[in-house]
Amino acid sequence: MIESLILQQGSGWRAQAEVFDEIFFVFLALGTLVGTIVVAYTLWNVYKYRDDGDEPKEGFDAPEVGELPTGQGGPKAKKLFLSFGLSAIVVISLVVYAYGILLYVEEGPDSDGDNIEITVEGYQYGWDYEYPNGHTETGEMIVPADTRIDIAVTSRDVWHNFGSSELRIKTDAIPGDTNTNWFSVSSEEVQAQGGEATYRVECFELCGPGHSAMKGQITVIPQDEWEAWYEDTGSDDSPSGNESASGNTSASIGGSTAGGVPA
Ligand SMILES: [Cu+2]
Repeated sequence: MIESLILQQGSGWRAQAEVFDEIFFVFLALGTLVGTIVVAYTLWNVYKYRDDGDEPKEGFDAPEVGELPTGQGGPKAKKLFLSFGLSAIVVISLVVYAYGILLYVEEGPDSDGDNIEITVEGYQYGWDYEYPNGHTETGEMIVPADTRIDIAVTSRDVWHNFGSSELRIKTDAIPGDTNTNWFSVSSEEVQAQGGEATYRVECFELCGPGHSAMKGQITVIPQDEWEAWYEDTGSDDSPSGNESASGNTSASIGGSTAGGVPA
């Protein structure tokens, strides 16, 4: 139910980056609001009940350190319950909200089978991508806009971690194991970046002396352009790919040679 509510907010799918930015903003705004109220209320009470040199009132039963205020039979206990109650409501709402929205991140949008599955294999020190037709690319992953891209991440040697900060995706690459994740970039975003959206890929698991240079790139192009490119790749039937051919193709489309990502 929560998930469908979230999906109704936008016209299209929500990218993970958008969802995480929203969670960040909601927590920041609420935290600032609650923090301001608490600090202001505290300061006001510090001023109001300051020691003005007078003797304490007759019969005043001051609480000892470590003791909960009894409220002196008055409204103080009510205030305590009110603040506990409000805190509980805020915390529980945040948990339910964040859990619901993270379920969406976990499962991804419904793609009606139009998604593309790409296998990502990490190695010391780079990334290989294998498309459903067996075509492989090194370094640069070329994908279409407005499409759910499912990645199956693994490694052929040691532990790596495939991630793109801008896309807010990050997935462990473990030899003998496959972890899945997804991302989607809208055509508006591709347009905004001049017809080709590029995202830096990095390894987020210290994996050896070449770790910091273990970079790659995700290049998102309009759907029709991608389809034309993908059709051409169908001809190379060796799973390892035709290095020079795939290099040239991605150079013409991605503006950089496969494997060689501009620094
Ligand atoms: Cu690595």
